[in-house]
Amino acid sequence: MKKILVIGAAGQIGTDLTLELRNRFGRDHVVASDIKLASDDIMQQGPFVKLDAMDSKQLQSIIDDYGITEIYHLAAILSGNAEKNPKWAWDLNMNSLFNVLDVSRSKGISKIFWPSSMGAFGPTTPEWDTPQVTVMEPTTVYGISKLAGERWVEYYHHKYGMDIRSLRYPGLISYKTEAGGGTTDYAVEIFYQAIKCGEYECFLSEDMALPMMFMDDAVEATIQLMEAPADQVKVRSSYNLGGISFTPKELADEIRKYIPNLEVTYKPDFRQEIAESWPRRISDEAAQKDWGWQPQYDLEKMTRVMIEKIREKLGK
Ligand code: NAD
Ligand code: AKB
Repeated sequence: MKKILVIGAAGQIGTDLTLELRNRFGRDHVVASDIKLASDDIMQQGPFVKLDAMDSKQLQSIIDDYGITEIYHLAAILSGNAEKNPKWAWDLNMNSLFNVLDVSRSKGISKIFWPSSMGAFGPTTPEWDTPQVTVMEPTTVYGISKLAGERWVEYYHHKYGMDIRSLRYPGLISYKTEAGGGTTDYAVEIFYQAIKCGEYECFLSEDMALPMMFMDDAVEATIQLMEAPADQVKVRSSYNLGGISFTPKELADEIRKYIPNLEVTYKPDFRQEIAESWPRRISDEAAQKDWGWQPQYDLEKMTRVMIEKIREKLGK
């Protein structure tokens, strides 16, 4: 029976992914870990351990103590925070990945998931319908770490026969946990501000189109990729995921269907330049063809669920 370790389980993806993995594979079969405490439901529902993803000894003993067979390694510094402290971000993003790969290799871990990002693309990448294989010249420290990580996971697969799987997530939108310091965070913040006070100051320009995805689709894609037969997983760097492309103005207009008086002002900051270096819309044809990927959420459905769930959460 599989026994999963999630590293970074307190984060935006980790929270939703851990809950869904426990739902599918059993509470005691999914060990949540993070450098900080996770949400109450994760802490109460199943095993949780404090883990610094950089610490190989700690990681080895958790694998032994719990009989871990698969690892989802989610700990990283996201694009916005990474630009504030590039060396720290490079150190964590790269060395935690090496730690997970090397310990997993020595312990015979059967499968590893590690996320890349649309941030691995850069200003010379084709902006519209970005293909799976294309020019990749990222200009952020986050993107450089993701592109380097993609090359390394493919290397460990070819060189050591390890089964490592990866997705280039677009910006993720969810309601259980706050977004973790990225360039796409506006698309989560705007919902909270709209519901709390009807006003939002957006740090990207109103026409800055970016690919985004509702968390339920992202979690589904992740588990679907991890459960696919190995011979269907033909891309061993990282699969493109397309999601929904929209601008801040288009999102605000969709939210106004529920909160008509929402006022949005636009004050682009340093994250505008990061966003401008990323694709506008991504093609995930390879994921569709290889392991049958099909998203379920469009802008309308995602907005409806976000409004409903955040209203419930805030009691508004
Ligand atoms: P997040 O910042 O919300 O969560 C990351 C978690 O890692 C946090 O809970 C943090 O405490 C933990 N962490 C940090 N340092 C650690 C360490 N040394 N040891 C153990 N845990 C540590 O990030 P997220 O949005 O959940 O992203 C998860 C992964 O997905 C990252 O690799 C990120 O690059 C990638 N990704 C995220 C998005 C997105 O929109 N959220 C998009 C593309 C890719
Ligand atoms: C970020 O904005 O840094 C993340 C990402 C797209 O990787 N949401």
